[in-house]
Amino acid sequence: MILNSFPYKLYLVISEADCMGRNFLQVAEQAILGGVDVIQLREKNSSTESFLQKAQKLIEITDKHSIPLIINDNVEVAEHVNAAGIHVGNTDAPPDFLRQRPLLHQKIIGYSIEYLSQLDNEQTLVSDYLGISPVFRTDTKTDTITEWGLEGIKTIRQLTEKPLVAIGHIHNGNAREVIDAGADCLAVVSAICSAQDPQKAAYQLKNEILK
Ligand code: TZP
Ligand code: MG
Repeated sequence: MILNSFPYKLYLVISEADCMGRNFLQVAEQAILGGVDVIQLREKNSSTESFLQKAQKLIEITDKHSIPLIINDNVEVAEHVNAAGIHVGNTDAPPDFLRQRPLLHQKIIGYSIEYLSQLDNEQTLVSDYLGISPVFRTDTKTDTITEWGLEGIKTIRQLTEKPLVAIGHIHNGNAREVIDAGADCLAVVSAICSAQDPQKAAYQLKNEILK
């Protein structure tokens, strides 16, 4: 039996800037109440100090609700707050290096897949889940390489048993087909962070996933 090291279904990727001027901690908590079961803090334009402060506040909320907090890219922040894990892409610190760090070796390591060739490398092997990045073109992140589409998910699904986290322009209207194509978990930014009611948005997405 393969133990699933990433059994989560609805993944909120959040930054303060994505929350339309609202308090990102409140948005995160509402999202958890709606059904988000894992959160990644992704602060692209913050200093490490500011990223750390935000992570320290957010982990109080994720701990209160017993859900994992994953840190995007920043090893120092992930280690300092004792986050549940770290998510990296092709140009960040590689998963095999992270896996060897004493403070991270038992943590969740997520790795974004932008090329099929990444599936064969050591980085994929040591990761707990793969981010399919992006599934669809999105204004939230424009420096992307591939748009995998539903066919891309199906192809990756046939090549690996790793948990697959789909990200990129996922919303209520396409969530079900992304799951049907083979994703295990959906990750969203704007579908929740830009929603008028983040709790309701999370609840509706979770319902689509569990349908
Ligand atoms: N990685 C690939 S696409 C993306 C990230 C962080 C942004 C997804 O944002 P949205 O608003 O859910 O399309
Ligand atoms: Mg990155």
